[in-house]
Amino acid sequence: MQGMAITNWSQLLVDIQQHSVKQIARGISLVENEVPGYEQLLASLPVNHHTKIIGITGPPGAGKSTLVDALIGVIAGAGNKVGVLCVDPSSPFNLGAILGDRIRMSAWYNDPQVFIRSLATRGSLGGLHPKIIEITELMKAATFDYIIVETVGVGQSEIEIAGLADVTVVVLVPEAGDEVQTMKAGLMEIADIFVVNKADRPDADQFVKNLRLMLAPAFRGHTRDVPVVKTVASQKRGIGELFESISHLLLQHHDDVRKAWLLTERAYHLIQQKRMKDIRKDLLQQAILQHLKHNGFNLYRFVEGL
Ligand SMILES: Nc1nc2c(ncn2[C@@H]2O[C@H](COP(=O)(O)OP(=O)(O)OP(=O)(O)O)[C@@H](O)[C@H]2O)c(=O)[nH]1
Ligand SMILES: [Mg+2]
Repeated sequence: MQGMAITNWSQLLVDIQQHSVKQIARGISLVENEVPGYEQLLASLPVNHHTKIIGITGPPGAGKSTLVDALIGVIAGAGNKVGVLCVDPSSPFNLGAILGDRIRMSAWYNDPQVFIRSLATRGSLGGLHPKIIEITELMKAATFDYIIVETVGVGQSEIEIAGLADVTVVVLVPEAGDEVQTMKAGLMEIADIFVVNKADRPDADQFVKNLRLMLAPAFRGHTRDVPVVKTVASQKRGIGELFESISHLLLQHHDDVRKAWLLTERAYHLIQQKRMKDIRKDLLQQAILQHLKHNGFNLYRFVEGL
């Protein structure tokens, strides 16, 4: 596909807007592979205030994919068109997780209301796919009612997903009671809703109690109310409640400060991408090797000279 250019991107856009599954998939691949013309395609995307983006993040193995699968059932069951992006942090050569998601969500692969795509992160900074913002924007053109983006909450990725989503759901599992205390501040900051999944575990109620205590406005010093929803994703329990909670938040008027913060995160990510575009680690290493051979390597001068 590389080397080919998008010759008729306006037709492609029309097909995507008419919800052609084949063309949505093609469009994503074109963006993913930066096929010449993809920027033009992105720049021509219409404004869409209809599609809501639901971000699902949390530690590895928390049950995010199982939860997404159950959530698709509820959302599509209510007559909505759902797009799903699963971002797999492993290398593109490790297909295990992708296949896992595919099996977990296999029931939906032939449903015309549901579109699912797994993306490998290919070692980008943090856990997010380097083109996740663009791909989500492209999918928005396809008039989905909802787009669910699943990412593993590692490093910077959780802040990035908050920038991407209209509502961010952080999935946790009941573990040793202390974990809530040591939970990464990043997750606290971005969560619009907490899900305590695997609530079939015996220590679930205590965990929820600790979490709610920790989220109490008095404790946190601000007034944003963060709901905590208990689920057993593998038994599809608590999913209706979660969707209610999501819908409720989506209806609320988001203040401009938060909106600006989210858009700033989006813009920052894109700028970073653009500026870093020509920086390749393998070339850096070659250059440094050359410098080392000539003895006078100075890190600061080297960076300045770039
Ligand atoms: N007991 C129990 N197990 C669950 C529940 N939800 C998911 N699981 C199991 O937890 C394991 C991990 O589930 P996944 O849905 O793959 O978790 P994930 O967060 O998507 O994992 P990664 O994408 O690899 O980070 C699977 O074996 C699920 O069957 C639950 O509510 N209770
Ligand atoms: Mg998963």
